Amino acid sequence: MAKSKFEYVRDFEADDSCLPNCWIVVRLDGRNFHRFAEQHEFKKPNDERALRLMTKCAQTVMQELEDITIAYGQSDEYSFVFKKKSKWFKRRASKFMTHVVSQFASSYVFYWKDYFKDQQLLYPPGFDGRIVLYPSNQNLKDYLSWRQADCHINNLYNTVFWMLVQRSGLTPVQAQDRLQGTLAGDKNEILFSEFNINYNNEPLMYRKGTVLIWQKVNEVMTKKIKLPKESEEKEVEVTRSRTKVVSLHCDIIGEQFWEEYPEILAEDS
Ligand code: DGT
Ligand code: MG
Ligand code: MG
Ligand code: MG
Ligand code: MG
Repeated sequence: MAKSKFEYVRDFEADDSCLPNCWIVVRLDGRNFHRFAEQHEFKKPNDERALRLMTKCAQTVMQELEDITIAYGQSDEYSFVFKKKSKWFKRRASKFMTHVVSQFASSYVFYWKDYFKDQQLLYPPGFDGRIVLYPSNQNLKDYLSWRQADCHINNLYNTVFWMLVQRSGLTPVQAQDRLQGTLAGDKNEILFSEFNINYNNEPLMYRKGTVLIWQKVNEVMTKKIKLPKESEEKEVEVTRSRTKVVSLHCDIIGEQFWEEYPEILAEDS
């Protein structure tokens, strides 16, 4: 077909393909979720519905898009790691980022009512996205460790902060002053001595965030089959092996996780 005289405008499109052989990480984060959480009456410091909805959306992203090997989420953010060797959309950064963020955002609205049964969605939420390339496995592990450490630091702080406000009746400013300059050990001590809470017994999902990986699972299903010599259909159990996205709430900072699931960082990834 003859090209129109307008075709030249294509040449203005910048090449944004990601460097080969690098892990491609897309991280999204809820826009102004401080306000969004207030308006939708999220429980403080952790709203289980909100965290589970985030994870449902991330599972949808992993299933719908290609080449995501692991995802990690906490608070209003999720990180998706694409395989080093991915050729999806010629590794164009804008394609990766926009597909992840739009699939996630539409899922958030679509699945909202399944998680927030008595809370209406009051306005359309937005998410920002960024893309970062990591050339080595160690860099990638350190990136994920950084996000999980962030989860830990914020969750410990928020847990004590809201105890001081909700249980001890401190104002937010007083609680903030009380925690000024405290170390992790001091916060654990306040929780234990003043509220009888052992931080290590708080739910893992809050302390560790959520890891999504692919796992082989055996599914038992009943199938109706018609045997040649019999006139009626018969129900039989069949076992099928499938790869599914599963969620874990475990430590990913230590080596143990990576030794247990070597396929995540496998060389052909
Ligand atoms: P941004 O990301 O710069 O547009 O602004 P924010 O407000 O989203 O700030 P960010 O992402 O640094 O912090 C996440 C906010 O989301 C933080 O204010 C607390 C809120 N949030 C996230 N998860 C929960 C939750 O489970 N419960 C409550 N109450 N708030 C949450
Ligand atoms: Mg922010
Ligand atoms: Mg945010
Ligand atoms: Mg955030
Ligand atoms: Mg198109």
